[in-house]
Amino acid sequence: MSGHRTISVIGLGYIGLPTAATFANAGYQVIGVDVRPEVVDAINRGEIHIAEQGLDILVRAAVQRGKLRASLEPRPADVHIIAVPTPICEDKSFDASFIEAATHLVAKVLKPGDLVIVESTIPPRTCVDVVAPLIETLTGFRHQGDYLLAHCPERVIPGKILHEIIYNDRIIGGASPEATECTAALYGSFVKGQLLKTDIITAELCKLMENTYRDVNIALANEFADIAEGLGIDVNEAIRHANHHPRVNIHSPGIGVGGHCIPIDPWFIVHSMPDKTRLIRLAREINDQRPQRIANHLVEILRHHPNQRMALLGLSYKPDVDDMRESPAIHIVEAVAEIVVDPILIVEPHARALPPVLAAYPQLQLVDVATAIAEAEILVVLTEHSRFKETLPQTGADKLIINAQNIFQLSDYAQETSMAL
Ligand code: SAJ
Repeated sequence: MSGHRTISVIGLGYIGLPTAATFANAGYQVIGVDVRPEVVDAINRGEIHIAEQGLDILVRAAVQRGKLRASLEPRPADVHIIAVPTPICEDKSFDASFIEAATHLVAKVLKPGDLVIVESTIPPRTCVDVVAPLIETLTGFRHQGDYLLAHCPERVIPGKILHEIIYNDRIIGGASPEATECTAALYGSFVKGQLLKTDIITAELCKLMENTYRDVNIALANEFADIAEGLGIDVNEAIRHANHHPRVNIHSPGIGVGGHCIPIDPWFIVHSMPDKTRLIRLAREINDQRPQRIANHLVEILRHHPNQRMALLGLSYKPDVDDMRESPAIHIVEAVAEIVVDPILIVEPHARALPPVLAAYPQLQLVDVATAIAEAEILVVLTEHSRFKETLPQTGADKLIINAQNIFQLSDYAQETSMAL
């Protein structure tokens, strides 16, 4: 443990809760702060409100040992970690409201010598242009001298958070060399990857570059899929072979890019420098158009199979997570429901009800996978949850099973056969 003993984590979501539980497990006294009373109550009972492998065990152990406690109000601590959502507005500009609200909470209890760390992904210069001035206005404290300020962007992937939080390398950018060193000492108490020390603006941009790299690469793969469709060849085979080149790593084409990170973060760069970001913007547009293109294919398939019922399987943004934020699967279902008025069955094992945006369509009905298999003739997998991969291969040969990932290879809808998952 470093000299800092108590840690406050503001925001107990997909990043904040695993971070709080991991620090508690490393021996720190951790207080988690969240605005949602039901989340605070659940954590204080040793329960969790999100699905993430192993997190329930870690949180329960930390709460039982008295190392982790949740609260609606901020408490004094030596370290304040901000892990709140950083969404974009309708016009794709940064919505700073959660970061500002979290900074207000920190300012209420900040003492001289404390360390403030922003883990949320933010546009370049947010720490020095938004967080630091707000703290100075609210408390009179300056980060040069009164307290320490750093950015240590989270880099974990949902589904493997508890592994990656320990084994991934971390970027640590302080607003001063002392802030960098203190933050590195803190994360060094449990991180087994490298601690990459830098300045605060480089750390901010670095995180955005990582997700932008992935978005642009996926857009390229999606464009390759369109080209391969035009040529009548299998894009996945072409990519597989191309990736045998020692310096090539083409990503996978898909139904669109979802989640709270990759579809959002590139806009932080675009909006901060619109004149310098033509490629990043275009990639975003290519990936955003993907769900509509998939939906058009599904409507076409239904036209070729009149009187047959379709089931759309999976609403989460990727396999085996419950997170539906920015999910391309939801956009696809919505786009299909805008055109098709016949009943369509929807399956999502992680949902008890349709998300509000889909509940507005009376023809959509949420069912379990067994009902979908029994009642639909066409089963389309949008999100490849393991449950579907286990169940669908046993389905009778009279069903048409389609993996939406590969839909562009179905050039002749009247002749198509079931596609392997
Ligand atoms: N996708 C493709 N093709 C691919 C890879 C992904 O279409 O080749 C799609 C997925 O289906 C999904 C979306 O992209 O809809 C994003 O999924 P993902 O698994 O690639 O990434 P996330 O959003 O779950 O997590 C990312 C990670 N960033 C990188 O891999 C660079 C994670 O490390 C970050 O911590 C996280 O964003 C974040 O919070 O920023």
